[in-house]
Amino acid sequence: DPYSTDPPRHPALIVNSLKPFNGEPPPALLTDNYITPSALFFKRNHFPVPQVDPSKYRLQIEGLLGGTISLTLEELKSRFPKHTVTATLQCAGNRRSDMHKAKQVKGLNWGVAAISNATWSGARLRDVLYHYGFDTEVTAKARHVQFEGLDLDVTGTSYGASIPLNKAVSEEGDVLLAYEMNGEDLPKDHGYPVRVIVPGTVGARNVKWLGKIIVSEEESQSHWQQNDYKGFPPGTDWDTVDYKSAPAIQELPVQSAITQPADGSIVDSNMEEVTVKGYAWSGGGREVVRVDVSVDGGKTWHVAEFQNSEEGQKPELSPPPGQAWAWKLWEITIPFPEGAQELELVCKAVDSSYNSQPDTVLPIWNLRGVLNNSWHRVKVKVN
Ligand code: MTE
Ligand code: MO
Repeated sequence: DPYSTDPPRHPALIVNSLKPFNGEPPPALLTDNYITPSALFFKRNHFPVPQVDPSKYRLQIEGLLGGTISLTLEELKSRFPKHTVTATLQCAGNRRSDMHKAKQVKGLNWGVAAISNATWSGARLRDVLYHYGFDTEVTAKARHVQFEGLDLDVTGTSYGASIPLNKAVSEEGDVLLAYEMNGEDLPKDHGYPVRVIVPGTVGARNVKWLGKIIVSEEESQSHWQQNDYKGFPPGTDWDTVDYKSAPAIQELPVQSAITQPADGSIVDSNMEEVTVKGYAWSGGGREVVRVDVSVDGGKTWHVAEFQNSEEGQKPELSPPPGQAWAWKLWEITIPFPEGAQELELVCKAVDSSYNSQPDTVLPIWNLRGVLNNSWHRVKVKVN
């Protein structure tokens, strides 16, 4: 069993698939902490977790003048300043189960918790590339930076992805070759010893167990860049889909979801009010500026309060425009209509570009069930 060496996992994780391991925390636990504890951070593996001996680990870099560069873990840690970023990762398939309910899709049946937030530390990809001779003039034709993992499918092909070169080398991009998560060595499930963190970009490009970096004219030719993790129109089905016709997902759209109360739960009518909690986040470093919450299916709306993050809510400490990589947790207590038997709780977020979420899922339905950012709706009974 190639999975016999996989690490132990937290028993609270809701398992979507055991081999390979895919799990998410229960929604109510997810928003108990601004920084998700590593053990509860959602886990999305395509293959067995590779066993990497840190003393034998080499990171290879190709596509720069002067041939292939090979770096040890110690060299990566000692040659480059350690940079720390708080960034939220979200799988493209987060909230797929709600899209599936509207109309069948193919993919792991994620709930609302294929998203988590952590602090990541490592070398900036930019510093490493410039150190080894990256230069916009000599590498004039390069447009992408490809990543290959050390995890392999049954045919021996590694997981791979790429990001635009601009994102990889920009000073504001904050792309990391991370060797720490939440102040400790990366856990095995999250890419030990080194993974890429591409803040603001879909989880799939944050390649774990990083073995190789390639500066290239081309996107990654991997299955996950070319034939998966793309969005399609609602009318496209498996007979008509042409993967070449759509771009690979990079930055994700604005998202929010309710984590408490749980769908189907019962609230006490004597309370006459309900406390609703959740998260909100947007891709591309766009800051969430507002979360609207309704208890009557969207007829009337209330503005939620953001909870204090570790950085605090002081404006001088908030991230520079375009670098809001971390989610916001929010909460609001709303009185409900007298005599109501059932409440339909709804949330929607607005980001700094005034992007907002679509009210229903069918207009954004796609066969792979990705990019579901429709208003999140939760029904509770009043007793
Ligand atoms: N990197 C490798 N090498 N192998 C993988 O299976 N899964 C990707 C990405 N990086 C994956 C990978 C996907 S689809 C997601 S959503 C994130 O890792 C999940 O990161 P996490 O498991 O740390 O939450
Ligand atoms: Mo993912």
